[in-house]
Amino acid sequence: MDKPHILQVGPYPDWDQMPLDAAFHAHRYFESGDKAAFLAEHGPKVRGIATRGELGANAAMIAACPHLEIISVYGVGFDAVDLDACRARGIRVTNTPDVLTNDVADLGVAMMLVQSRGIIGAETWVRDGSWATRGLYPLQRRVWGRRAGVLGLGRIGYEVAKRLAGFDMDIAYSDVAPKDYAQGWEYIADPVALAARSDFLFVTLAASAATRHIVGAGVIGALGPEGMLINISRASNIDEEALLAALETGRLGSAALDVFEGEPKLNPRFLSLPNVLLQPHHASGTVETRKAMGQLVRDNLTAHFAGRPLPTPVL
Ligand code: 8YV
Repeated sequence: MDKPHILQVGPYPDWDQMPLDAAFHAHRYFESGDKAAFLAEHGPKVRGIATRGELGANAAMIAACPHLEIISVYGVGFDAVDLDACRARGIRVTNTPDVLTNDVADLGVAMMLVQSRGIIGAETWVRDGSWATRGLYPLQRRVWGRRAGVLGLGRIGYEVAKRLAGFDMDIAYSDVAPKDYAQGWEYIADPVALAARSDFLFVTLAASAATRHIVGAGVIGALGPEGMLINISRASNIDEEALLAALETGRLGSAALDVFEGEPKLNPRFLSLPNVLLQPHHASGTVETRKAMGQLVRDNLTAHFAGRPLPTPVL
């Protein structure tokens, strides 16, 4: 049987590309110079889209594929997929939940430790000879035993909180409702109130129109000059202008960020701030997790074209 034609929005590692090419006619959108011409030529053949969390599939792309049946996202976040356009045409959407949860939680906690203990600066202190010439490295702030807030106690937020419990932290969380699996952690519905009682605030919400800029000037101000904001979700959950202004003026102590508006071209104001830890959207970026994500992208496409139930549907 002829292999189904799919549109591949972004690159994958070789270990994914090879099996993808074996099973599908993959049209590599990301390699095309003239995107509109590429879509006009290949869109009519396309029955599936393989994309990545941060790239998604917009309305124009979906409209250019009149026979589109499924969009398979390499990532848990599907906020960059135009879901309304998919619903209107009965297009299925899948993501890669669960397989990345622990790695994302690990990176969030690692960023808190690195930032709070000044590990990057301390390493530079050793490498540039400051230890010998300038003496002891400035004292930093402890993590264990302090107050942590988790904004969004879903799969990733839960794993973050579990890890923080290992540091004997005083944990509270916000969500749309209390969770029965919260292990004695305090529920605080209002994100501003959560921030006000937190030294560290983790943003672990699935992004949607409803959560856009949920971390605004109010939450940031409540976290305050001693507080740290850690974002391992999506940039849209945070009002970046308010964040930058607070970091620049010291109204927020520090931030550790894995995601940015317009990434990878982040706002250059971040680059001159000494109180931010910047990561290139790689919370799920381990070999083990990325292999599992790639497999799940293909498993969803394969199941769909074989008429079997989808392993991880979101729509
Ligand atoms: C990936 C992600 O970095 O899971 C998500 O939603 O954004 C990440 O896991 C990305 O999708 C890989 O391209």
